[in-house]
Amino acid sequence: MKTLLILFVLIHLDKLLRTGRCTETQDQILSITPKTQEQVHILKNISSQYETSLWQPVSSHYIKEETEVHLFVPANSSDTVKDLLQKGAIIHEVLLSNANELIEMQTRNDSTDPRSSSTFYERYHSLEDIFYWINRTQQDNPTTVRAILLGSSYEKRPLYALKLSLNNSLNKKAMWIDCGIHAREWISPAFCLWFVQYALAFYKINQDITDILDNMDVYILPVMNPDGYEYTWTTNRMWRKNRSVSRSSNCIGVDLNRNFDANWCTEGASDEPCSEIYCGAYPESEAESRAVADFLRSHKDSVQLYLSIHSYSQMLLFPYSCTLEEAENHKDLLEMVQEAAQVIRRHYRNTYKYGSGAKTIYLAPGGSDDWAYKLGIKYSFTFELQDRGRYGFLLPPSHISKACNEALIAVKTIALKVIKKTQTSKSSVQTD
Ligand code: 0X9
Ligand code: ZN
Repeated sequence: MKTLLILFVLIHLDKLLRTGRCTETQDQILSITPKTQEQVHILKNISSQYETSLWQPVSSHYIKEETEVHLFVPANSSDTVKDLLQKGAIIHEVLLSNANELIEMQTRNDSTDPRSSSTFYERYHSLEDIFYWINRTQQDNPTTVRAILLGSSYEKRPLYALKLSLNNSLNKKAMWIDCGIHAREWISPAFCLWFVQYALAFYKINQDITDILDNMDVYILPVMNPDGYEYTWTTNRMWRKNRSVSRSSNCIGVDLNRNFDANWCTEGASDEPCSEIYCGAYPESEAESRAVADFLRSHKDSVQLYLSIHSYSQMLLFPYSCTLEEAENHKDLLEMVQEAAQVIRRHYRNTYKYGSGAKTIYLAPGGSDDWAYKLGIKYSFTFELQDRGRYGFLLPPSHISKACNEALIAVKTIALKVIKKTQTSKSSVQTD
């Protein structure tokens, strides 16, 4: 017993001597607002040279004066980064001091918990669990749900979309929802699962979802970037891109939301493989974006509404992001997101910004929403779900239900509007 006690003290003494602290530093998220050009320069340098991960903005290219930066700093870079900030007289605030704990909380396997099935949709799930869930969902709903294999990822994982078809009326239109383009945005796949369970459970119970499903089939792709998602579970929680190997560099991954054919790789994307916004070798060079684009091309006559789910920052965006020009139905799209944001505010007292992508956040070409719009899907949106930086990509599981419910109400608002508008335009065509 005595020996054990001495051993325990020695281990902790060693830790204390190594770190100079009683409690070990954890990975942290810092909030920093550079005030001068010089500070912008220092911050760009820190975020690109040191082992950190930019949360906001997505690339150091966008860092500018008086604009808040969220930076993930792993414990082993903490002292260096803080020294550099101090030398540049840059003030920082610690947004999260315990990132490791939060990550651990999100990946804990709770399946032994007796409440586990009732809280299934309020937890994050590994890719393996999601594949299992896809299979189960189609088996349990053989007449209404079908899994469609769209293709496979770079690492040869299947890309499964679910087709929800609750009503057999002829010439039904459809909507598309994809989740998980960006690997670290875990609330996004959680939303796709949430939406499916809600649709199946509340058809014929809730009027809005019934109206939507009576008029539209839903194609829903829960994880568009399975390789990246798996990597965030096993190796690096902050990974964003896919996992494809570049011919010209040792850096891995393409930003799938810069790889579509919409002003591809112009300002707001990078042709540098090490960048978080690398556009890839050519449009649709990636297996994942290619599979989605092929599917939508072959269903473009029926798909009227395209939705892509991301996080974080609470925004409802529409085309264009690849140019500052306005989309031809800009007014319609603006009206729709405005109403959706109002509904969220009324029901959940939460604020969502809205507008065209380029004017609301930044120029970001090669995105799936702009590409779908250019293909002819005139109602095309990207949602950035919760939160606004308190937890960022590490949104705790206890926030999943609110984040998903407010996104769901926004989807309902927009889908019902699309149905109304397309029905009116159909009947006005007929009466003309
Ligand atoms: O930059 C992105 O791809 C999205 N933001 S995120 O923080 N989730 O990475 C915004 C996408 C807006 N739409 C397009 N860029 N087309
Ligand atoms: Zn994203």
